[in-house]
Amino acid sequence: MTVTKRKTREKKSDTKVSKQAVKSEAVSNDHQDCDPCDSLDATFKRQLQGVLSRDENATNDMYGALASAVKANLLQQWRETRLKDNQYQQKQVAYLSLEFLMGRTLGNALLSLDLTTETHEALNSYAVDLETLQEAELDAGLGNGGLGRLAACFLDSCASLDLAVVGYGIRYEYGMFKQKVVDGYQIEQPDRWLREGNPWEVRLANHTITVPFFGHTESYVDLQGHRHYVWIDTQDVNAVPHDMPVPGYKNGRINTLRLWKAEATDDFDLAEFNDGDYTEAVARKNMAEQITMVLYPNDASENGKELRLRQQYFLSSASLQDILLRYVAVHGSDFSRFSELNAMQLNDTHPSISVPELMRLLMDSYGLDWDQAWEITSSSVAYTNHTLLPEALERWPVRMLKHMLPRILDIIYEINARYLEDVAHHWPGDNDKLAAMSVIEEGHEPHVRMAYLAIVASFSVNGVAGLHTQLLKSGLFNDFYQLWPHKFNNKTNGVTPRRWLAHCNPRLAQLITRRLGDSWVTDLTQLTALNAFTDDKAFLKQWQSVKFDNKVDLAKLVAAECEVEFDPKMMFDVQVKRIHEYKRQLLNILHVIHLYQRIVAGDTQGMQPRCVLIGGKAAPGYAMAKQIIKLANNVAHMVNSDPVVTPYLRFAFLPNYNVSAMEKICPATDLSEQISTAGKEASGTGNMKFMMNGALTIGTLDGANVEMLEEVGDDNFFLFGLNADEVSQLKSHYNPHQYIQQSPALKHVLEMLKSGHFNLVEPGIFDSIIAAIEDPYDQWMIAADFDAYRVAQENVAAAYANQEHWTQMSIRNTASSGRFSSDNTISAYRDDIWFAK
Ligand code: 376
Repeated sequence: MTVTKRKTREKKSDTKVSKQAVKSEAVSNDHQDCDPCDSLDATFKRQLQGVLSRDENATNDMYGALASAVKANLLQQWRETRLKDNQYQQKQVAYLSLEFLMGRTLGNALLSLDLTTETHEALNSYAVDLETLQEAELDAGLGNGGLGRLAACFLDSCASLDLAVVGYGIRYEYGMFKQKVVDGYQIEQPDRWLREGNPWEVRLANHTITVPFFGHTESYVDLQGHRHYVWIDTQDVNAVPHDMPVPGYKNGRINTLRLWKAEATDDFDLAEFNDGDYTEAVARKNMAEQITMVLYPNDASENGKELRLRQQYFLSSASLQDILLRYVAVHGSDFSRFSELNAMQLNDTHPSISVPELMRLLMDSYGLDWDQAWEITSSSVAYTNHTLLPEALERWPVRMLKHMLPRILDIIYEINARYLEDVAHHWPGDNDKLAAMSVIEEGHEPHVRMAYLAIVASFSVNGVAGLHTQLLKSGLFNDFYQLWPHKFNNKTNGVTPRRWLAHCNPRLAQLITRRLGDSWVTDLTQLTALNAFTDDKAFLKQWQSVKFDNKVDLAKLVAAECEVEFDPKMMFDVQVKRIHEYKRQLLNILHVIHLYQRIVAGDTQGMQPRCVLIGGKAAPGYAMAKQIIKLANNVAHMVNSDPVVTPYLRFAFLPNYNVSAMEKICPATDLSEQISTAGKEASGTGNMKFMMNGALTIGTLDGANVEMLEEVGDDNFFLFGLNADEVSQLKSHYNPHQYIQQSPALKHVLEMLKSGHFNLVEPGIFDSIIAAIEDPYDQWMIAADFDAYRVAQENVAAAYANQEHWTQMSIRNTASSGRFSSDNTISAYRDDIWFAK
């Protein structure tokens, strides 16, 4: 796969980079073409002269010029932040994640650096507005969904709370695929987000780190009788850092997101040319560079592909070597303060190979013994779990590890052997327990259970909402909870109010600021003061008019992308998220069919005209999810082409849902659909973005919905459906036909589906969906919740009919959303897990 074969025995070689290298980082940057003291205007003009003299796409070039000017403006503060952090006086946190779903950078950077007004002024002399330039930026879609976007919100909050946190991730050449819809079906297209270059990144080739793969291990005993292990004949890959700035909100801190790019080691050409094996050499170079080529688009499902494991180890090894080098540059090889000054947060198990890798580096590169290395590892690594779905739990074949990472596998075995002694001590004579809790799952093809490895090594294990953490403790990880109750804690997710209110909803932000001042941006609990205005008629009108204007904007997007006309006077009812059976987009579609049937039958009593929007990507290999997209599109076609129906109901599937789309969607939404089967959605974060922007929620008692309901009260939330306990109790004797018989509405909907009404020229294509609903093993219990959902939707309609009251509820939702600022979440990570200042 790479390039250089290291034939020599090596000790400490992976990490042999000088202190100078680390120190020079403080002063080096590749972009000194702009004087940071210049005004934004002057820098922008200079950049523009360069690009406008060429006859190219003016908007893209102007965006590039503006982005470069803004970056030049922040370089000085970025350098100062780095200098300060390199002194290592405070705890440094590394957030290790295979995904950072950053979206666009420009608008957020302008907001945080307080440059929005200045930029508008600089643009005055050109025939282009800031919004147009912002739209020219391609999303950094380096993530699948919730887990990746959470990482991005967390980075924003860490910087805004003045915490020394580095995000470590992968610079995928191709991010999340672009979704097209052709004949109602999802088509995936590659996302070449770097094709026009990335004006925000700084490549730091002089900080390249080497990551070993393959080879084998040998050991020897030194003169003192200590055994040492060496990993030799490895094939090495270079990890080249590309840093992205993460500005704190108006506080002068610029943190770093360090993304690693895989490159073939330089000396490959020489060695392989001399061997005369040119084509092999080029092929191997390609293999090395493949590591960071593409993001795996499988949200919430295990993957098992070898390349994915390579990505995970590549990220883990490069990041840990980087962290150790920075530590050693200040503290030398005295590791006694390492865990006092460092914490590594694992974003799910994806980077959990970091555990044995840190052990390896401390022992094999820095000469510590097992106990010292374990003490350091197990007091600096913390693990966050993001899903209860068993199919999402990562397991790697032992065989694969043995081949690719032989030294790492040895260390995993040793960790397991020592830890199982604790288990045996806690449950004497219980062999079943040992097998159940072993990091190695035995069987025909033995596997390493990555979640268990992460729990064993971590001093903290957290879930992402109260219910989720409860279920981890009582279910999935119960054995571990019994062994180490102190490790388990909850950290309910949050979202950044900078991007998800101040930036994406300027109309509402200004309205709030006129009443409350602007300090809510960094202290979202201040929004509770909005409750005082729910009887202020003028305020209600302003609130309504903000929502209306936002709906006009969204309607334009829907018209352009879906060719469906959304009327801003109708209710906007929205479900956007990854397509997954447990999220139950199907339940939503069945309800649309039900409304359609009522309208066609002339039964429109109590109905409120509504526009239903669904958006989200299906994993390319997830057949049922793709069928659900097709069904949504076919139903939409029937609904939108019937003039009897459209005064009451319109339905669109929005292609290519991503971060930038959400920035338009959540400000314009009246009703937010959070309707997962209870106990399945770990937290949800879209739910919070909608709430912050004044949408009301129709939802189940799942994930963070539980806490949202707690904050806003059940008068301002449309709750329905089975709770998590009821779902798990019903599982053994679930009979969907019983629910279908009891619900004329559901029966009628299923009859229409079966009749082929939505697929007249495509017979049979929805058979698998119909079968899933009628299956007694339907884990998602669509039939069981249908009627409760239908009734809750009738309550929604009744509530929407009273616009004044609806607006009051909308205000109360925004007012109660303070707890779901990621500033709040990150303050809790800081105080309870990281112990950082
Ligand atoms: C994966 C994501 C990408 C690639 C592989 C995966 C394998 C397993 C699980 C994945 N993703 C998640 O588990 C995930 O995105 N979970 C979501 O995390 C959000 C942030 O905590 C929560 O709000 C969502 O409820 C949860 O589904």
